[in-house]
Amino acid sequence: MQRKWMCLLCISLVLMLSAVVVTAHGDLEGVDAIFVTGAWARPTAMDMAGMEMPESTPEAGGMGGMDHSSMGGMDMGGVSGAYMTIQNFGEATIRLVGASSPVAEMVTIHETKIVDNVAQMNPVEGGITIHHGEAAVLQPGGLHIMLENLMMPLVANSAIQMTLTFETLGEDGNATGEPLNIVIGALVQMEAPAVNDSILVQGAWARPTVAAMDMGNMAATPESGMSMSDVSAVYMVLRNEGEAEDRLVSASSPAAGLVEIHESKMVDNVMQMNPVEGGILLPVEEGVRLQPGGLHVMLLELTMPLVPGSAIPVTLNFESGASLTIAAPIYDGMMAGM
Ligand SMILES: [Cu+2]
Repeated sequence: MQRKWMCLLCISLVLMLSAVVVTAHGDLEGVDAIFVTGAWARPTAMDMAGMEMPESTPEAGGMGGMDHSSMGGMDMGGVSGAYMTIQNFGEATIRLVGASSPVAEMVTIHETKIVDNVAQMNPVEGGITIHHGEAAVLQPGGLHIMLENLMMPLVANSAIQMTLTFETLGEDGNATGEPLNIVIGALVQMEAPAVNDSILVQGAWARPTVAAMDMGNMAATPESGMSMSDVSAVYMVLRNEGEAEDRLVSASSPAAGLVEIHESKMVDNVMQMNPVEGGILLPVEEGVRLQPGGLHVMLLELTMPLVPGSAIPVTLNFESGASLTIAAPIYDGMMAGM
């Protein structure tokens, strides 16, 4: 195994290198202040192994993207619910006012309530308000995001991408400024992911390896050897809310044959990336930012093209023995001002 890689992904981003440790909670603003954790959605189809996967139809894998034209008018119909915890670490009150997803034509914020011993679902008027320091818990039987008119089956043990739209509220309770859009991934599984109290993961994203236009070619085998198309990287902010320091020591993903913890550095004017010896230190109550040109989770030997609009599960393993599976949405996170 070659241990040194030219960081082809990052060369153009040298200037974006910045301090590894980001701010404490109190200074967070905008999208940085909103933590969405434990997002998941109910499957509408069994595991990949039990699925028919015709070569030409990306939707069969549940990992497909958003190009309607390639769906050939296929309408899976179907309904699912998405659940998550949204924490507001900012100073201002925020309000979840909408959501969208490439997998569903209609996405609405719903609440389930028992009325006369019957569970009823209704849209939540005005969205979900979350005050400074508080959290909204979306869970079965309560608040949830309803995915309707599904355009592809939601396959167990895969992941989907969603965009959440928030308003920031002023003192008078009215929305101020532009709405904030946050792209998230949700694990597709039968029940809520295990909760990890000590490590929060925010703003995860993985770099696409194909353009959205390339959907029709999804079945193409990635070329062997080093190329733009068979490696990618996952970025995020890791925040250690536990009592003791910890380390991100390894990771895995069904999307990659090999996953390494890397750091990109300039050496003699050339961007190089190397495995991080001993993993990434996570000091107590600090955020550590994995970003292009710096620390990243490297995906090697990709098993599938990473298509914008989709998402992949990524399992993070920590020195403490804890592990955490997140869904990383595939999109260009640099464009989102993260
Ligand atoms: Cu790397």
